[in-house]
Amino acid sequence: LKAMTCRRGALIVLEGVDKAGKTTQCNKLIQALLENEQPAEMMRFPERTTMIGQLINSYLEKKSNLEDHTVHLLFSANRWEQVPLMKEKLEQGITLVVDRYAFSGVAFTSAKPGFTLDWCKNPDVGLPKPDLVMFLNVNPSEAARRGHFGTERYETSVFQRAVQQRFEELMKDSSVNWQVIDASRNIEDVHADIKNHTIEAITTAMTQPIGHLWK
Ligand code: FDM
Repeated sequence: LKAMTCRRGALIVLEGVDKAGKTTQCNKLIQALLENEQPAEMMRFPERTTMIGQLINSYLEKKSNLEDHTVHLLFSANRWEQVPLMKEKLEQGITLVVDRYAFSGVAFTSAKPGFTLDWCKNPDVGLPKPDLVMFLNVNPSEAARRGHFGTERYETSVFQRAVQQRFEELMKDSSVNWQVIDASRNIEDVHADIKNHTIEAITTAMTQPIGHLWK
């Protein structure tokens, strides 16, 4: 009976460069879904609490150095280790709102010299495919207004511009349900857009099995 009545949740991903407001919007989206009696939980990548996540955290805080291919594979492994939990939640009808996913993985590593998009995508091929990926786009002048970068690795404007270009490459792939959100607007307007796209994706996801990314 449960299998017949319990419709799966949707896998919703928010992506974007630093300062786009991803974390703020993930939190607001969860709150809105719960207010509408739609079960929803937030996840984030990297998930810094696991053993692999702690290696990544130390690298991002510049407390350790890791070889570039190695850290890419750790970011991917940090997603794969969450897959059983993600599937379980989705099957329970819980919608997952995810702050960054494989797209960040590819965009950030491939912004480094000597990495192709293809090589970077490979370890993430077959991950649960998001039902919706929203790219929070912020124009450069608004990004500048939002203040300075932090001190973690990758938090420089030169690197972030390279990352933005790689995201633009990834967004040409029509096998992924991309929606570009103008995140230069105020928090409430951006939220309204995100909520509408999400509700639509939840309705569609109900009737189809979870897909496999880039496969
Ligand atoms: N990042 C994030 C990667 O380089 N690869 C990945 O697979 C993921 C998920 O880690 F600079 C980068 C992106 C960002 C940093 O920062 C994580 P936040 O502030 O926790 O999102």
